[in-house]
Amino acid sequence: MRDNSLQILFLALLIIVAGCQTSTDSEQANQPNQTKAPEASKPKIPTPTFNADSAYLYIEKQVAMGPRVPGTPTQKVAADWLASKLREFGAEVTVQESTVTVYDGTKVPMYNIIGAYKPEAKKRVALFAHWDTRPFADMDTERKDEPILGANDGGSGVGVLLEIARQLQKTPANVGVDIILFDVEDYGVQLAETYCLGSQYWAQNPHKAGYKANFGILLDMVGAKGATFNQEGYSLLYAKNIVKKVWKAANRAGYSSYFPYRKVSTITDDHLFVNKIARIPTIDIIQFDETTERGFGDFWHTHDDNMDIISTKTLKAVGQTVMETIYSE
Ligand code: AHN
Ligand code: ZN
Repeated sequence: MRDNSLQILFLALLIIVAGCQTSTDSEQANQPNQTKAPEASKPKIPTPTFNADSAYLYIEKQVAMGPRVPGTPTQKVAADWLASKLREFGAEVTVQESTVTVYDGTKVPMYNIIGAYKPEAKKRVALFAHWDTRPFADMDTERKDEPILGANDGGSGVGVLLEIARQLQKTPANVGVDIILFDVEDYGVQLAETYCLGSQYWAQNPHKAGYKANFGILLDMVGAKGATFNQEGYSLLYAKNIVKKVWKAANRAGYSSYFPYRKVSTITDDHLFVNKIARIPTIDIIQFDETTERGFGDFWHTHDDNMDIISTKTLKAVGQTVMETIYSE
């Protein structure tokens, strides 16, 4: 009698446990890959079409001003133009002005230019590029002490971000977007910390107290003919899930051939300081391949970095991929 009731109790418990498991399974089956509460997500906005001809024109305009070297009159002309373009495209613009000391002790003005879309939104994506150009052509064989035009190195990232700004005004994204254009990135020499002075300043003194973004994407040298974009070391170290997110977006947009699943070594670039100091997980989309002789392309830090090497195909692949990422949030 006693044995019997224990058996019944045991059987009843088994049924309850099995029942619980079944309901759990079916709940999971109904919500595949659900990681966030459904009420938190907004309907997906179709990704607008990035116009690469427009991005190309914004690069042409920068190059036509001449080298955008810190401490020269063109620096201020270009800074004013960039701020006015972001205002024209409906962003709330902040110009962060300071003085920084470059490798040889020279003090130069610095203008970081920031354009905010949906400044009130909590969920934010930061898009970065440097807008200054290198004061010397140290990788060239001639005129090494003359500044370069920087169509690709400086111009291309800005060109893509200005076109994204124009699109954001026409079609607002669900998330807030900050377009952050750093100055004095390329005044460096051997020592890594002599580069990226504008981003180092911003990371230590954000343009808004307590500024945060959910993640960031830096564009550096994104316009050359034949460029591909490998997965850079610091991006994988600090923001692996963002690398995955962006490479998946490239796939959806049809540009997977530009974004191979190939890891390359670390590069000291603006994203390092955004990650280390501002602690915003940020990746670098950059043309880099350490197995080639020059790494960043034959034109890198030479006078060949002019409009002749810029390709609307490359600009389109990068611009559409970044837009696919933003409009999927
Ligand atoms: C260094 O050469 C240490 N970093 C590459 C950063 C850079 C230069 N990006 C554009 N120009
Ligand atoms: Zn450079």
